[in-house]
Amino acid sequence: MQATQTLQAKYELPAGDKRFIGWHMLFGLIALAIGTLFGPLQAFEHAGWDLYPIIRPLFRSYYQGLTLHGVLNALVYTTFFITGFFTLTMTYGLQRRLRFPVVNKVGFWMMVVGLVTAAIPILLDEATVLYTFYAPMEANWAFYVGLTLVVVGSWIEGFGFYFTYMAWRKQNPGIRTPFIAFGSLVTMVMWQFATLGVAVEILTMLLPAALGLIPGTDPQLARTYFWFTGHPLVYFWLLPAYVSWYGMLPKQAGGKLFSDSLARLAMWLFLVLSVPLGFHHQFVDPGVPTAWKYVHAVLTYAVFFPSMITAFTVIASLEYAGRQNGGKGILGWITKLHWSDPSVAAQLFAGILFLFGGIGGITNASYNINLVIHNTVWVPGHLHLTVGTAVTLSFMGITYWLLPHITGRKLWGRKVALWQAWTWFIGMIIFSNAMHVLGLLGAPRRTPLAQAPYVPAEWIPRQIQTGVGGAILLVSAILYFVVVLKTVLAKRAAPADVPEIPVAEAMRDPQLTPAWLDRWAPWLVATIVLIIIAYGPQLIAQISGMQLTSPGMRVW
Ligand code: HEM
Ligand SMILES: [Cu+2]
Repeated sequence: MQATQTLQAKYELPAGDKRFIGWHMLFGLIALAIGTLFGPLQAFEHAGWDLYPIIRPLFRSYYQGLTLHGVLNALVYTTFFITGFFTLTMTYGLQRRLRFPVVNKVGFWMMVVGLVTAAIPILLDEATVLYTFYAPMEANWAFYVGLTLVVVGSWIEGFGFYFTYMAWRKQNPGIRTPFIAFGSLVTMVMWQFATLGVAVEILTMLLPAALGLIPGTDPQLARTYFWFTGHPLVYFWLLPAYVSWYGMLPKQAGGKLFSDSLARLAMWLFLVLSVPLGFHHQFVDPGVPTAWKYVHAVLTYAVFFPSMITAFTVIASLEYAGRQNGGKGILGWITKLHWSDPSVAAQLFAGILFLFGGIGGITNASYNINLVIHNTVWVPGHLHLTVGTAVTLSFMGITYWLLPHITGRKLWGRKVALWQAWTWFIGMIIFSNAMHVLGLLGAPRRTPLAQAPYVPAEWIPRQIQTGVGGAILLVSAILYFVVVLKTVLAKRAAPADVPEIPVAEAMRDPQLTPAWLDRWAPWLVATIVLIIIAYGPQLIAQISGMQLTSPGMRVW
């Protein structure tokens, strides 16, 4: 193992691979820049500072903006960033080039074509169906074709990773898969199972209906297909952040990965448990029997287990780092975690807010309490702690070493980047707290609240608070893009100023990790069996009772 680790330090990503990763980042960050712009607009609207009339010539409605916000941030930015980041973690983790770079290139450019194909109808206000595109709302067919191409493109990039892994495995029998590559592979496999839901939904219902080939859709079945994908989607966003928290952040903070075995076990459990939970998004759907909602609620609690493993292992790794840096006492190590490194600070803040996101998640998953917060602004309050912070702020932190590394630059404005992390953290606390409370007071989500005639006085201070949080987040987003642009547009730096790729060593030689934690078959079988048990009976029942009778609607 010592040998692999020294090798790891020597492997240099070839220039072509750096450029390929850079293309992913370019598209991902453009999506984030445009998508995030609407977040503050929505927050301001909630506060009564309505700026939509000003942008009306370009964007027709609050809902067109909200569609762009959800699709570009949650679907496009994440998918491009993740496939790009994994190109790095796969090749650098395995210390070799992609086995068939052309496969990954085909996948990537298919995603780009898909993005453009879906973006055109959204920008023309022909696909204002939000990022969940619930039937019987009907978008222009190009929207569905575009989304399909993005998903299939990401699958092809996944196949490229599998070929790369198989080639590595042949040359390295018996060696534990290096963790950052391992975590990336598990994530892609999970994603391929998960996206079968939307693939079937689009290809058998939404697209044929949009093309006029079938008279209508079955909204209940469509929702079931959607949430088959929609829940594990959140793990597709989160697991890459976990790859960094487990496998990279400890190194940046000055320590080691506390337990390679626990890290792998958590990843496997996420693979097995991510998909069969979707009905927890459908607690109020009349077409799903209560017993199945209950089964999915219980399985959702099971995910709490790998989440706790993650919290324990990541915190233990960080504690070790803090003590290595001279931290003393029960909590003294926390102050020694390289908080002045913006990449570290961003990821630590992301992790801290994720603790609250996790607690809120348990609330959402609890059948009866869910009825209180369902479809209220509590839900976006929650998801900005998870995808909006745990994921996005971690990815921002990652770009603070990744972009300099692949472009051969020095990070521009460390202080500014540090301010960016702090302002996201503070802005998000203010924003998300307001949204959670407003939700408990009954304010609906996906509603331009300033125009609602029913707003009671008790909502108003929280609506203002939402706007204040949104303003701080806007400042943070601007700081982020200034740092990114100034960094990538700067002159090439001396090699010593260009950050290395941080890979955390495990405290114990990974060769001592039990072999069953590096073997695919049992986990793949468990995943498939659990999906069949949790979804099989309901899919059979709903498909055999399917009625394609709801005509497509344009509600905008
Ligand atoms: C500047 C920071 C941001 C602000 C101020 C913000 C604000 C908001 C607000 C107020 C809503 C609720 C709209 C409504 O229910 O009517 C919302 C929804 C949403 N946001 Fe953000 N957001 C920000 C960044 C992000 C980021 C970075 C992501 C993900 C990467 C994200 C993902 C979402 C999603 C998925 C929704 C739900 C959309 C829907 O209901 O269809 N947001 N955002
Ligand atoms: Cu869920």
